[in-house]
Amino acid sequence: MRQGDDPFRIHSSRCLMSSRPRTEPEVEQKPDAAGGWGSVHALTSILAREQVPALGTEILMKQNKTDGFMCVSCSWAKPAEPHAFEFCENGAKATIWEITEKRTTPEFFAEHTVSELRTWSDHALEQNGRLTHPMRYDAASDKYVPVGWDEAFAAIGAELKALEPRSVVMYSSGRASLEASYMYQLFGRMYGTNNFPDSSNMCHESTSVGLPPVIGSPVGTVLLSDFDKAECIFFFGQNTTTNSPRMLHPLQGAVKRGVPIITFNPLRERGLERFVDPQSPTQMIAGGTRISSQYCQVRVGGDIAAIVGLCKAVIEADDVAKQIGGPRILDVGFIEEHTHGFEAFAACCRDQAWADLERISGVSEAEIRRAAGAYIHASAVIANYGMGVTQHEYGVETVQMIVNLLLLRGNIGKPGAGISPVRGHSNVQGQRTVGISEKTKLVPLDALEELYQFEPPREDGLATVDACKGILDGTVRGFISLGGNFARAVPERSLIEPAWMKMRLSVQIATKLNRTHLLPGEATYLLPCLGRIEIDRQETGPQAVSMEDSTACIHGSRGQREPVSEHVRSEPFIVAGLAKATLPPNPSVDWDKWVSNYAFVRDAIEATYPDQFKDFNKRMFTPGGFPRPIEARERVWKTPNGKANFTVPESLTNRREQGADIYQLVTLRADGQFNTTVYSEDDRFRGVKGGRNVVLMNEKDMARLALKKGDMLILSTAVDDGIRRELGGLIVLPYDIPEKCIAGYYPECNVLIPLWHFAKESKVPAAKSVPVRVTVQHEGG
Ligand SMILES: Nc1nc2c(c(=O)[nH]1)N[C@H]1C(S)=C(S)[C@@H](COP(=O)(O)OP(=O)(O)OC[C@H]3O[C@@H](n4cnc5c(=O)[nH]c(N)nc54)[C@H](O)[C@@H]3O)O[C@H]1N2
Ligand SMILES: Nc1nc2c(c(=O)[nH]1)N[C@H]1C(S)=C(S)[C@@H](COP(=O)(O)OP(=O)(O)OC[C@H]3O[C@@H](n4cnc5c(=O)[nH]c(N)nc54)[C@H](O)[C@@H]3O)O[C@H]1N2
Ligand SMILES: [Mo]
Repeated sequence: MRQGDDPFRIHSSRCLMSSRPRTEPEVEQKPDAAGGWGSVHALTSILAREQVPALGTEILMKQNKTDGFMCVSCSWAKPAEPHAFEFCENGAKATIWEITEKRTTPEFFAEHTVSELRTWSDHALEQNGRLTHPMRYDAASDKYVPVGWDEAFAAIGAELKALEPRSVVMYSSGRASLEASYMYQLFGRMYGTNNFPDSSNMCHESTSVGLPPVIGSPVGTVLLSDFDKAECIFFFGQNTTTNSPRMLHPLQGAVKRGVPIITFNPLRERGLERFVDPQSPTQMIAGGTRISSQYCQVRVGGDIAAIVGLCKAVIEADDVAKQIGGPRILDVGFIEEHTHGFEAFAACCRDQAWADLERISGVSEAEIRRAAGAYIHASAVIANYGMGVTQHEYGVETVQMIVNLLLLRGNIGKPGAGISPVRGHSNVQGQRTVGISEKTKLVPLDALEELYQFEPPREDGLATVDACKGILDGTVRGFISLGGNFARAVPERSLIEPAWMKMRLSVQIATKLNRTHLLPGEATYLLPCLGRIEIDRQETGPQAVSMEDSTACIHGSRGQREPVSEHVRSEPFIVAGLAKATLPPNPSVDWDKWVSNYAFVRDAIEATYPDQFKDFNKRMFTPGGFPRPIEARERVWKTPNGKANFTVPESLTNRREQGADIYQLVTLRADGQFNTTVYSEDDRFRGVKGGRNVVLMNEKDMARLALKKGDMLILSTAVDDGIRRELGGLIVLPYDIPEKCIAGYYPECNVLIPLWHFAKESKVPAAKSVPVRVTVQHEGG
């Protein structure tokens, strides 16, 4: 099923589906445990569908191995001593999706107009296979037509020269290597812009903004080895099984040691409850290991209140200890020597009434005290978190609340403890490290100026939300994407899409066709690149690339498979081609030399960041990766006051609650997707089969609204800004989720998110709490 199953039309903010989908989504009573037979089955069927059965398995054996390639899916750490199969079901799916035998060729584009392709679903577009030739959009025929590489570079160079550099946005999606990313940011800055939004602006930017003032590092402090020493592990709003499944291995080890794992999540995520190792037959029979020892079904947006409760319980226990002269609960020595702001924070916690904390968090005092008890009994605690924390209005504060909790007992900067923001894309953290940032204070502009003898622009550039504003108001005239599916991933889709097509220039460097490619500007180019799994041959031979994982360890990666087509080029080659066609010659940058041997790019990265990348070329294949020095790991705090800082939250809630008829919509990832890449219509661990146009709802809410399973709904955003945002054709399914909280899938629900609904300070779209109203949609309506 290809055409017509995308219910979202471009011209209106009303996105209603006029008839029921052909297959009804279902929710099963007994969803799969994580891992298990389901994963084996899902893998073999996907190998067959992508026509890569035999070779596929051979390639998979090289995944995440020291001399192999680094997975293109998530950014979780890779161990020094890998398992024989150091990949998970979703990593394997991502690999197979990339090495597919299917091709999207010039012949394909000759057969379909771009307007027609816009009616295809996200799944159908990518499922069509890898892009093979550089293409140019031809407005007269409304088709993509082939173009030579030199011709494309020259034409894009001429366009960029004619545009004002500050009106051009250079987006990155988080997958491109450190080498390609470094070249890309240098090209943009030499051209004259700091407009480097990246997927991080929609993702862990709340971390990058929240952590520096409190611990002096924009990234987490844990290493993989800490998981072997932790005595208690927390999860706030991160769905490990689907999004970073290899993390289940260290978790399984922790469970075996009896380590409590405490989860705060509004949905009962099957994968956070049980894990079955498909490589262990006994486990398959026994039904697996439990993961969470305590599961707190916090209300959507209730984490600040829940964490204040946890801290309150810990501080009160310490107050009692002090009174009776028992051993202290707080790490008093650490707080005195290393922190600032404890008294104000403690007073804030003592002041809160349990009744308020219970009401806002949705978690009972008894449950919070139980979790606090586990925290107190452990001498080393790790706190993991993900999008359930960062994608909220007070996402930055929530991150800082997790830090508060850890600081109480000195759980940062000692073995087995620390803060662990679980990042998304496989090199999203690394791109930031090598200069992909719109924030100039994060970029060593002086070093770039000195190394390359040019004057970099000094004012901050546009982040994602601001880039969207610029597209809407016409001030952004050109857009280059190093990967990603920008128009589909951002909020306010129904306004963004038509505005996008008014831009002068759109250049998309990509592996597979997606919706953003089908929104042509006046001049539009689609440049196909090699994926990380392919052999990248340049003048001096096959090239390796590198990336940074979620724990700030750097890994080398070698392509293993023949390129999909002789016409695709590597990302460094494409970036260099664009740079040469756009910039006046500069004797300090030899783009051709860099492309001939990426080791020269790594030398340049080392010269720019000597502390972070010492002996880069020598160390890049260190088993387990080489860690960047993160001072907070050593309890050296690079904050303005040189201390780790407690902070007092501005708000106890992340919800905008205006009325009894308002629901908080969470937009979620399914097991069958990687962001906007939809592998299948199923969400196995949640038991949702056969469709993504669903709303998951508490049965009591369904009863109150007189809804039956399978009824069709319309969601409309409950904000009063003159823009009507609606999404219809959604099937309601009962689900174990707190009352007044509902869930739907990303990116389908993005039409409902106002552009201005984002985390204060970090501007991450608040995709996890969209206030909506629910109405019944009648058949045919
Ligand atoms: N297979 C697969 N892997 C992926 C991705 C993918 O799409 N598919 N995407 C990659 C990317 S870019 C990223 S950023 C990561 C994302 O990985 P995650 O951080 O896990 O992101 P989500 O799946 O969006 O949502 C996480 C969880 O937050 C919970 N949640 C929602 N609201 C709240 C709340 O208010 N409080 C709490 N405590 N929890 C809440 C949801 O129920 C959900 O379980 O995964 C990466 N890995
Ligand atoms: N409502 C809602 N919106 C969200 C989120 C949410 O939870 N809810 N999550 C947000 C998050 S966390 C993120 S990270 C963003 C993701 O936003 P993006 O990173 O922009 O989106 P992706 O879907 O990861 O991009 C997929 C495309 O990348 C291209 N691609 C794949 N591999 C490569 C490669 O090796 N090189 C190149 N050049 N291109 C490649 C393919 O063409 C593919 O179609 O979405 C955000 N949007
Ligand atoms: Mo992400």
